[in-house]
Amino acid sequence: MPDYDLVIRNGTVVTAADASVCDVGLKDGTVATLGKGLAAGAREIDATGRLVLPGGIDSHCHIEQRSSAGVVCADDFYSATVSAAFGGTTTVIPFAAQHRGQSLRQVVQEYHEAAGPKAVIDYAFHLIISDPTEQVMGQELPALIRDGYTSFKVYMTYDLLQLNDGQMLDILALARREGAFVMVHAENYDMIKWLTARLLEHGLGAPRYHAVSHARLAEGEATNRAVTLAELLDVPILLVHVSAAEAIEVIRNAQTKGLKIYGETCPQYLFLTADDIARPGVEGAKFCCSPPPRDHAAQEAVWTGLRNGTFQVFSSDHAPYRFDASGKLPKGDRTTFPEIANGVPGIELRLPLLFSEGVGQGRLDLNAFVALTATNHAKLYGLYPKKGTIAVGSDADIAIWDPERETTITAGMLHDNVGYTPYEGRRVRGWPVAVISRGRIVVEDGKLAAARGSGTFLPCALSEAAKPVGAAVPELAFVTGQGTPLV
Ligand code: DUC
Ligand code: ZN
Ligand code: ZN
Repeated sequence: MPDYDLVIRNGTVVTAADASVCDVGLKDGTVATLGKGLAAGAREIDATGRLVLPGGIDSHCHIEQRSSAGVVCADDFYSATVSAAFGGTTTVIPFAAQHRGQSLRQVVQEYHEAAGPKAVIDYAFHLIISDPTEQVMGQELPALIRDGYTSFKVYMTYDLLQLNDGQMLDILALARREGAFVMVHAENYDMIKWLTARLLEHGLGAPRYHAVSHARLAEGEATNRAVTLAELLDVPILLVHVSAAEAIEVIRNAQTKGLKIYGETCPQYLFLTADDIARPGVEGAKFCCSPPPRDHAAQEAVWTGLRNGTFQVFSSDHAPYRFDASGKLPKGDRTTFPEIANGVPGIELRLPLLFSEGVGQGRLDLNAFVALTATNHAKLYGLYPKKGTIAVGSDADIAIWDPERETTITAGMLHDNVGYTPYEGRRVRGWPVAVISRGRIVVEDGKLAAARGSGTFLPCALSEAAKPVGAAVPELAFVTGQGTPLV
């Protein structure tokens, strides 16, 4: 009887902290031993010359979700998780998204029914709160947090999602009191709405004006407001999908002050610009997402933020819509920019793009790559050390990379259901050649080896990173249930 179910031999094993050439012995779905010259496994993989990395965690992706405008994502839990796995990701954290008038409990149940029979890798859920009713705030959210849904996203913009500052404070106070972590989409609603109306009045409805209406100052202002609201109650928050230098500066300054303010960015802010949105006709719709890709200087600011630790997590914000009337273009060629479904695909290419341009071009070292794509996601969302690292006792979620493999990206080689990629024709170097989830090989030699529904749900804890820094500010403790009003 072999000692291990699987032994990965002689690869360079990299974590967020270390790198060493050794073997990894897997047993019963976890990492059993790391060392040289391990005993035999029932299966062996020779990883000489390869990198053995923790499987990626994509903690911001939209799967089988209906947008507030009623458009359904092109990917269901099967195609999205298969696509993620082919790109080296072994855990996804999509959203269970509440629309106004809906019970959050009911929403969560529906997402489970969708994911359970289809996901091929493990998954958790964030909640999206668009309707913080008494029932939601008083009963549903506290109960859901106790059941392992410890993070939720709130929006400062979008007609049917936007919360005002008072509602934001209610949510932040609840997060502090009940032990949850808040993710914020920070853009100034009124600025965008006002600019949109002026542009349309002037007949400027082409996709390129999406980027004009979602001005970088709208992102900077809302980021500053979100940080200030969070500071008032001493509640950690994560600013998601950050694109503008103005927002990065706000986050950096808050961190320098010692606040637990975290930042996330995405491939579209490194590899696309507003020039892509300005492509002729409605072609630019393929690149419309919010906030939008900006300019070369903003891309450089995002790289700097990845290097200097302003950003902790690099996610895809995979929001897949087909380039037709079912998705991006409800009115075909006559679709104006506010009618274009918002979002770009990226669940499969997130890691290869960052590996190639980050590690390959010397902008990031391998440890930073692992931290930004796996370990920090697990640490922020309470999944560490079960997920996000290669250590004895951790789930055996591993991606074996060929760092030299050169690939020209085409939509046809991807496994999502989108039909196009914003990164068509780009060349990347480095690709995951075998992907293992809880000890099971899910992708090998370009073939899927995982069964539908073999992924499992992961309840999340509140992480250390997401706990408030100190006791509540004394005169405000009563709002978070930790004191009585001072008189
Ligand atoms: N913006 C979002 O806020 N969510 C999905 C995609 C997008 O572009
Ligand atoms: Zn968002
Ligand atoms: Zn998103």
